[in-house]
Amino acid sequence: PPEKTWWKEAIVYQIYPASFLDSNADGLGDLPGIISKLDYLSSLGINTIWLSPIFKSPQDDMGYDISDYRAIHEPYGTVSDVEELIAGLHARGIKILLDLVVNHTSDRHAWFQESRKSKESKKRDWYFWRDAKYSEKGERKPPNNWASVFGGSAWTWDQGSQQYYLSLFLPTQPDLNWANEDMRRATYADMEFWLQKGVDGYRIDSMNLMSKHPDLPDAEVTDPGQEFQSGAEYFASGPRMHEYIKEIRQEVLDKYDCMTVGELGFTKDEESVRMYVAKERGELQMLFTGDVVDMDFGVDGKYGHNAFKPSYLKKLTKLWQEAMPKFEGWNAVYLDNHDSGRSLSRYASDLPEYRETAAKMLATYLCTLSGSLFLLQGQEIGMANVPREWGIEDYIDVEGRNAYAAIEKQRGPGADMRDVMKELRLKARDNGRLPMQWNDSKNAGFTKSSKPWMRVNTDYPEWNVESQLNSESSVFAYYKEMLALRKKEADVFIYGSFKMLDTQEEVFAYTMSKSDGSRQALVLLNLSDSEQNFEAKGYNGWSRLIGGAEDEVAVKDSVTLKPYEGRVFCNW
Ligand code: TEU
Repeated sequence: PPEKTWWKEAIVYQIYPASFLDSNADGLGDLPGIISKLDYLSSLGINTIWLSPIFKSPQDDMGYDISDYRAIHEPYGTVSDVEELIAGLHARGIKILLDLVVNHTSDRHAWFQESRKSKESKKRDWYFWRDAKYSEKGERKPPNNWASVFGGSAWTWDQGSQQYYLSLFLPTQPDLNWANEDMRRATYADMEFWLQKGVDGYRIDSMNLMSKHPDLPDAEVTDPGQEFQSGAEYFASGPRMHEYIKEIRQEVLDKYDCMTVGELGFTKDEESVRMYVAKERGELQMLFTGDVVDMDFGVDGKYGHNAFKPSYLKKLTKLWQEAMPKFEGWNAVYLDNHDSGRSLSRYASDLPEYRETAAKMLATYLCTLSGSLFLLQGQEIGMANVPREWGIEDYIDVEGRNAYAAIEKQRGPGADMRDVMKELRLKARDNGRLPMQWNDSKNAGFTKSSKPWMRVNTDYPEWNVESQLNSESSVFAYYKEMLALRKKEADVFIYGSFKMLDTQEEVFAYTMSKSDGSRQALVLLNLSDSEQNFEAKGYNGWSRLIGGAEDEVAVKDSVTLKPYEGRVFCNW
């Protein structure tokens, strides 16, 4: 059986600071807002929070563009608010992870300001600077053909020093050059600053982009219709990646009893994942494998059409649940984060007739799998994606807007964009960033300002924390029960082993077993809007653990699942 540690038992609640709770009526969530809800978080049963970036930032990418790692974005609060938050959390037995964004900084960071001064700057080599190329006609061209994740070239021209710098995300998010040792040391000192203050670990943003191929070669042209191509093969999981992680461990992390979860984009295969998290490698504790949030991306990119199929989820779940025990790695179990649509609307259903059942079914999935669990704020009350009626003008995130604009440009003026709006409504980052719905007062109690930074979902009068706290059958009540069960039966769920059962496409069925085989649970999930039958002869006599009708005592021959219903039975 897996060795037991506190971080394996982590139930992490991701807080998106801008959208959690606004305490001073400026329309933006803040640290005092978070501090005022610690008892709420504690009552849910989570034991860790992950705060998306709270640091000083021009907010071109909502704080993932940091200009000072040791200062706090003023509207969010101060360093002493963070200290108060840490103390308040620890007093309740809750740990805290910060978001470590060190693949890039903001262009307003002092390091970049210094770096861009001239080719001779002492910090020139802290970022990637390259000369322009010129076409036969003498037009200036970027040093290679890589596309930025947010569209356009991955290179930005700097008029002042007459070179291009690499910016895989926005032009105002220059990539740090991890090959430079001074830069690495400076980053480690910033990491220690917060660990010294008592934070319990980090979620490492864009973790595997930190080592690029040293020659920055042109990417293979996979999409001839596009000017720029994905250079992921050269900028993801590059040659020095494992060396850097080992160094971070040695220089910083190993001095603390802390938790680390790396964001793994682009790299998807089992062998590469093994290299990061196998116990013998001594690198990271766990990863967010990006395939979990990419499974319904189109062949032509995130907003291409690719209708979700239950088999996508089954395949990935089976892959990682089975892979980790082989090399003593550990799973980060998740479905939602701030970079995509909510799983309820995307993989299940937020239609009124199914919403509550579907949200509970996804909770059943998340809370029964082996790994550390990650929930996104609002998931505990079944928050949904933005209203279907919202037009492109209601979407404010740069990634979705850029993607929309690029497709519109390609199609030409006046083109029908309804299909793209459907994809945005499923997958755009705005969906995961909607303000938290606390109660049925104006703007869902998120802010007293008449101008929230982002529009509140119109469904809040019905879907909010307050109404669910008053109901025994709410999604919130179910999460609370499910999380308690997960902790109580940690040997079955957190540390147990997964076995997928053969079923029809619509049903996801698996067992979770304690390592000595003495306790087993049968998890049945209906991922469709029609009633489904599960042949359960081999489970006759197993009793109801959670879900379904309370008067149902034991399995007899078969189990009928209502649309989007999830149920768990057990042999004890
Ligand atoms: O995300 C990295 C990122 O862009 C991934 O979503 C990537 O596109 C995907 O894994 C590819 O499969 C992080 C943050 O979560 C995001 O909010 C930031 O915008 C981004 O880094 C830049 O800091």
